[in-house]
Amino acid sequence: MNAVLSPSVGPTAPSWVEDIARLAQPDRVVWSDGSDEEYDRLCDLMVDGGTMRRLDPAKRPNSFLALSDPTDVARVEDRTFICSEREEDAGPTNHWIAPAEMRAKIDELFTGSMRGRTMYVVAFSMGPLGSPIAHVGVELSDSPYVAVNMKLMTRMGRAVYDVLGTDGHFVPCVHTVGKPLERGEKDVPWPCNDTKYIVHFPETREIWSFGSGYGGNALLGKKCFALRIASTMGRDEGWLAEHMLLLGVENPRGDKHYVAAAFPSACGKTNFAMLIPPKGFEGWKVTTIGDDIAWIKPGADGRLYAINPEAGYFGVAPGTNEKTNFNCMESMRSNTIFTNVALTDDGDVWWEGLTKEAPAHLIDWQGRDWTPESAKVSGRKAAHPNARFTVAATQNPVLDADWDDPAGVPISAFIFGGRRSTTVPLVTEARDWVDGVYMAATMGSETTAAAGGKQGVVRRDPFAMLPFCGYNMADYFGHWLALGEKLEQSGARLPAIFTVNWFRTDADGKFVWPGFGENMRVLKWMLDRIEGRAGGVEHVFGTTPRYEDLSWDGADFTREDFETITSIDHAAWKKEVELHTELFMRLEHHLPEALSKVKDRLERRLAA
Ligand code: SAT
Ligand code: MN
Repeated sequence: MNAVLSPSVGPTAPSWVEDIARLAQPDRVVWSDGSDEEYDRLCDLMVDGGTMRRLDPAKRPNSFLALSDPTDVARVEDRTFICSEREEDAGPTNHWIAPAEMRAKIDELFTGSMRGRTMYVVAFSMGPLGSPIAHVGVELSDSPYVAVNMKLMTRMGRAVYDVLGTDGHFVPCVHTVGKPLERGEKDVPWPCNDTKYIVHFPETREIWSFGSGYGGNALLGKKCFALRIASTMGRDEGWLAEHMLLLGVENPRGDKHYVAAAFPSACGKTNFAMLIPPKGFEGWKVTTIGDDIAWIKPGADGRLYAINPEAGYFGVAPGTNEKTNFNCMESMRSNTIFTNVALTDDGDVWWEGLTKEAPAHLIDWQGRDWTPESAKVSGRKAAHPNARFTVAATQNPVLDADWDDPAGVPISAFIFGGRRSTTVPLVTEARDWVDGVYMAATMGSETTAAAGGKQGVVRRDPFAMLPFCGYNMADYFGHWLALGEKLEQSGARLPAIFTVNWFRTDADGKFVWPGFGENMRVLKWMLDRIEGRAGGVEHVFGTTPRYEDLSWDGADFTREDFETITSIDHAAWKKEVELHTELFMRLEHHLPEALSKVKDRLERRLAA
């Protein structure tokens, strides 16, 4: 959609804003300027209305706790729709409804849906303002919680209108909690609706979200725009929108590489992006560009350049502590919005894993009294497993100096990781780009609390994009293959591709690999491989390090444990490849032949 001049804050699209206001009938329209004053005013408003509570300023300055409705706690994948003109363009991994049918539904749902509320006009840039890799969106939302989270998560407000000008292009995003208020009706702390629709029109690049106020359902710059819509933009324009963290690694000599790593939601991306090198890695530095999403475009030199389209983190709180992610704990010392964690008696926050022992008394994420004793009986968690913190990237003590560089950073390697208790080794380097695409395409992972539904079941999660690819997944594989071919033809050296698995368990079900800072050892091996300095053994589907190929300075990880997490069990791999076959059958109509060929070769090697 193109911007035209607005009467108030600056240039954006008043006719579109007016159209939506006419449809949803809010009492007021407020054009967000993105200022601190506005942020403070909205937070005060939500404190008065009971949506948020201010934490003790002495403990957690300028920070808030929001408790959601217990029915609105995660992304709703089964209510997420890709409404392309043709069903096969959404593909078999997305829910599809014909655009005309969905538009009628939207008309019905959104008519009067904002009655009694204020509609905020939130203009935001995904990516550094004015970057050739960045794109602008405008979200209309009747949730002040969305408006303040968008200020932390994106470059939002007045400066974006300047970038848009009078003819700038933006992605229109409409969001309502779907709970209109009758005249005089008192609002609830977390309005939402049992009916939920998260809708994308890829051809017209529009997003409509109804009924949820939580996370990726409501902060539409995130999964809806930066992944689902942007992935279709990338397909059409020759770039990539990926569910990847971006980090910089610098060795003691000052050589620096940037890597992009894809993991499903709630598998430790934020921890990896803020990793502190362990003992034995003195002089090494890891810095964060982004913790969740990367937009990647080929540069004039044939290398791939990446930006973080976001400007903040919406991270998982449970399990985060000084040991697992010190930098993250530092980031949220102040100016943080917590959602669905527990409240301590002295006005601070707590979640499972923050401290070894829980406080003697808490208010849990549902606002009820909670004690360690009562939890033993009821099994209730103090914080919801998908409880989150929202914080601006600038709070991160290890933010990379170039995180806001409009040119982006050059990528040396792609890493793909799932959560697998068996089968998949600690780390494997793909033989080449095509094998790497195959490995990423067939990745499996055990499901987490980030999405509604059952947890802990293995599902195929290609590129960690299963819930986020805005078009036919098999075409997306083809897009990766085509991009690799194009870069190769231009004479460029392609980034190396690795898969990792931090999550293999022993016979007692305990994680064998310590993870967190120790992942540095694996990261170093990858960089050494890129520079031709590290050994490994080639096996059925790539190259994995031997014990002696990693640096163990300062560690006491045994050769036996290393064997446990790098061994390749051929019987288990035969079963694994059967699941690849299942996935390929599901995607068969558009599946690139190159990937079937990789599978044939893999099967032959396993049979040998
Ligand atoms: O709920 S979000 O989509 O914002 C977070 C996630 O699932 O990664
Ligand atoms: Mn994510």
